[in-house]
Amino acid sequence: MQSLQSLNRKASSARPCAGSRGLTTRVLATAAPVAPFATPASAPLPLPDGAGEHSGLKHLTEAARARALDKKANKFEKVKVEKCGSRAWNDVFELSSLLKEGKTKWEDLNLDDVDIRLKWAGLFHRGKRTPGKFMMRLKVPNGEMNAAQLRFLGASIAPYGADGCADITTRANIQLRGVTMEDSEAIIKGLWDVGLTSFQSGMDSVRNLTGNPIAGVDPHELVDTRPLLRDMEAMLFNNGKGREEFANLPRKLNICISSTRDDFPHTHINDVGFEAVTKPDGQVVYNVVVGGYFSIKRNIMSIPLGCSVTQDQLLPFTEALLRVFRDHGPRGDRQQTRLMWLVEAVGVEKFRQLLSEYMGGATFGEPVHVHHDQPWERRNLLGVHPQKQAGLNWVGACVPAGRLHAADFDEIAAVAEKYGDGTVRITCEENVIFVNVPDAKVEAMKAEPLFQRFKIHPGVLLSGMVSCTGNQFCGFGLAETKAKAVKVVEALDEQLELSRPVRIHFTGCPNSCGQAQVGDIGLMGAPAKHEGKAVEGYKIFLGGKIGENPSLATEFAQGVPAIESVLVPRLKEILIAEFGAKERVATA
Ligand code: SRM
Ligand code: SF4
Repeated sequence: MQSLQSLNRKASSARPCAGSRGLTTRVLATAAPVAPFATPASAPLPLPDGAGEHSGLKHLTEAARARALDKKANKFEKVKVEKCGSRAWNDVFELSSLLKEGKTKWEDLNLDDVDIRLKWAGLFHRGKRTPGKFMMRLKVPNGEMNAAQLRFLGASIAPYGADGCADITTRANIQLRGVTMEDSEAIIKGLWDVGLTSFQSGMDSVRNLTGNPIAGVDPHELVDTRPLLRDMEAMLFNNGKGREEFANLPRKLNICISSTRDDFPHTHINDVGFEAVTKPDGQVVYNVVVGGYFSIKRNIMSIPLGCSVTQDQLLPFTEALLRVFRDHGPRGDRQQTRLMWLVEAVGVEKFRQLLSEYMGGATFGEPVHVHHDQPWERRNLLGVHPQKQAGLNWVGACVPAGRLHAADFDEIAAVAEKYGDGTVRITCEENVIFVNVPDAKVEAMKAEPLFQRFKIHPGVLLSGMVSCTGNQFCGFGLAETKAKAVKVVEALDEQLELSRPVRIHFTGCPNSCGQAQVGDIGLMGAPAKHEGKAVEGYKIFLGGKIGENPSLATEFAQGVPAIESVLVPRLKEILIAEFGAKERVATA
């Protein structure tokens, strides 16, 4: 099987504004071509009478079909039965051309296609806030990008002016904003040219694969998570071109690999978490945890699956898990379709057994229990840090709320090329890391204008701030988040001194994309009242712990108006009482 880059070279030409520049810089080395699939794929059953040739029933077993067709199946199952989400990969190019050529009108398009199915191609219509404009979600395995990719992303949003921007997401990924349907074909093909994709980044599919953001340079890592995640993405999703077989899962699925005690990708809130551990004989294997997720109705940490897998088993195991989820997962009440519901329904042991069966009777290891004498503080990724390679450093810079504009991409690419190796990592905390910066270049690098905006040593609170999209673009948002979060946190940094980091997570609604339950302090969009009037507000959560021995934050207060003159003093009170903050002494 070919790697993504080799296929990309054959893909159609990119947008003229970006493609030519894009390919001049070093392209990320992909691992050797990925091996053939190791789990036996069953041939699709003949489609039942009456199902259209594009029905999403195609790859489902009889039992899964019955669940998808049941009268209690949720509305998304009906949409998928009618036409598989994988059709979006064809539809997107057709729709794009028809609109460009004036052969169809926006109003004539099928709403299920525009608002639902196109999400399989990574296109999210922002109909409520910016009708006619799409958010395009990418896949950036392990958050690693090179200068060519960064420049292409900047060039893709540049034509949209004030409507175009991008965000680093809480899954160390990129979302582009302002994208029009007419431009989508050129952008998708341009993404392929530079080794990226948007396919299968949304709806009932696997989200961006996350790992250690300092993989390959981290003195404490047990394994470099980058090639594992790159291969996983390439294998599962046909080298960025999309895989029909995995387009009809019962629900989204979050997968990550953690390679240090920091647990940077948060295995505890992923549906599937692989935790690298060293066995007494020195072999690195992966303890498996499953079922963590957040939603409006339920927030739960993952539970141990009671087994470990070897490195060779990682990819076939993941593929088998997707098949087990697809074939056996619930398709009724949408709020009860995440992986945990299947694990709970069949039991951990039976679930493990199913995985073994789908892998042709593979056996798994016992989970490995590692005893550490000393506790481990999760490391701060911002600032300048020596790498495992002598004389080299990684430099982490804070991108407030993860918001980027076209020029930022170019500037980040230029800095990465001038001082590092031309690559960067983006993080689940929505920041950027430059790697392989020689000691001798660090001081000059720190003086770059980019770091006036994206600080290497930001305020303590800003350095730990995370925010979801909020109601600026998201139709679910009950409150604005990003701009408010930056203002509020900067004000708190100015007024308070803290002897330890406090992580504040803002999220616009109970879906908790901004992971309010992960923060030391979490703010979740909710209704509130101020001076007798209904206003945007937040619930406040306290006590999230990450890294080793994680726990979720719990609700502390409700109905706090999202008004700075109210929110800042309220958070100040909490920071002083609960986190030992002290008022800054004014200097003359
Ligand atoms: Fe999310 C739906 C944004 C990470 C839980 N999420 C959405 C949608 C697609 C809703 C929509 O159509 O508008 C949001 C798009 C808004 C926009 O315009 O950006 C959205 N989610 C995001 C991002 C961009 C937040 C951010 O600012 O970083 C993150 C994109 C990640 C990525 O790159 O793929 C994002 N979402 C998360 C996370 C955090 C994580 O993965 O660690 C969660 C909680 C963890 C989880 O999924 O278990 C999360 N998003 C949800 C849910 C609730 C899922 C559920 O089981 O009910 C929804 C609603 C849904 O899927 O029906 C949702
Ligand atoms: Fe939108 Fe709510 Fe997710 Fe924020 S938490 S991005 S408001 S769905």
